[in-house]
Amino acid sequence: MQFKTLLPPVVIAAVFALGGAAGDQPNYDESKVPKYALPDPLLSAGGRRVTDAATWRNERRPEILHLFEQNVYGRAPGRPAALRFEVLSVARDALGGKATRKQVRIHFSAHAHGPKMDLLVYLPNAVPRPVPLFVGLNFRGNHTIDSDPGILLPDGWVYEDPEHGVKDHHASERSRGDRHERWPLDLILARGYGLATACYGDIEPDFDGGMRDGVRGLYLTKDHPRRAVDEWGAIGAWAWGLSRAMDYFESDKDIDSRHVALLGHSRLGKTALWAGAQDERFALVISNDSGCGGASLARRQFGETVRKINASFPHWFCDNYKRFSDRVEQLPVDQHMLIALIAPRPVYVASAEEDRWADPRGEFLAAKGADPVYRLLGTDGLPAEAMPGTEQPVHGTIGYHLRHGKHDLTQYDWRQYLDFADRHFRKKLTHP
Ligand code: GTR
Repeated sequence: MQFKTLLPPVVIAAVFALGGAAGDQPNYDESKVPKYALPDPLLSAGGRRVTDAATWRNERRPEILHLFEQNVYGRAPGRPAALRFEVLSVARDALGGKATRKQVRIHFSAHAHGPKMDLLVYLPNAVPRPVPLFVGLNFRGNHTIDSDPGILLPDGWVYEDPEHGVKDHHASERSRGDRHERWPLDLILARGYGLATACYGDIEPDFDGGMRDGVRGLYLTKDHPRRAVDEWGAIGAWAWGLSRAMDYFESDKDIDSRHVALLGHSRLGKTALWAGAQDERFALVISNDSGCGGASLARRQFGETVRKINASFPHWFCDNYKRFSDRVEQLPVDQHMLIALIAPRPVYVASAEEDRWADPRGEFLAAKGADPVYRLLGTDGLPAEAMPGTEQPVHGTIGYHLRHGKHDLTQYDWRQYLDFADRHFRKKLTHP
């Protein structure tokens, strides 16, 4: 598909020659960040200043949500009428008796072989029901999060990783438990939370063309053979799957569906923010190193850019997003407004020092850019004037930290998220 660019080729060439972000070399030089002006989340498209919670709620919030649907992630359908939960197994004595493990197949359609998602849920046995929980999608299968032999292997598409036992997109026993560092199940359970996860490939395989085998394929027909330019991309599909997990939580009386913290790392961090922005049933939202198209400001063009992400992952966003590849300054939104859509619910943005591709400063500035909306709604927003130092977390209603190290989801990150959830879910702090 061809899209018009507003910039004539000669201007693009000049920007490229200057080493600007329109070239293919990522910019990691703060002095080369272009001057930019962020759209004001509290100024409506018609130029009206938003000064009260009701106007935010009834006018400006829906307007911003619509702009993200139209220009970034695409619009998605709601809960399908045929949605069905099939409980595959319940083990009340999992992990040596510490937890109850449930595995639930969520059928997205009436077709037995249609796309479906296998949800793995652990609930601490020592905590009275219903239990608050964390939910997040995983990259390479539920069985990678813990060595528990009872976890089913995924039978659908899995991210290719031969070193970790994934060949031709098929999962194998070899990867059982090999992602446990990203999912510190013992710690989460000991802190009184449950954990739910599903493999993102169950919802839709992650490649350009994967939509046919995923949930978006269900909505293609003879009369509507391809998605429109403002219809959902893969991130929209994965976010949709998270809402279907929430549909299940609401049906399970062991789960406190009003205290569900949604977390995602990297592309799944982008997904968590978009799911949390749209679906207000998620009580708390966490973006771990989500970067471009997630928590970081597009206009800074630091590290990964809109142009680059659209070229590398043409299936992630709606096609309209490609119109902004070379003119991000004309996007009617920036990512601080995505974070603002979550207000007044607690939201946490985390960065890692060496993860320059994701632009840590841009992630902080986006979190800060959502602060006026959080304050308008009567919260303390992000109580930090400047970007905090490494491993000096700030926990207001917006949380932020920059940790040492690489692009990853670590124990350090989880400890912050557990403290943040304790604070907002008003639980007693019971650190092991
Ligand atoms: C990278 C991509 C990032 C991030 C990451 C991931 O290749 O450029 O936007 O999403 O993948 O999800 O691991």
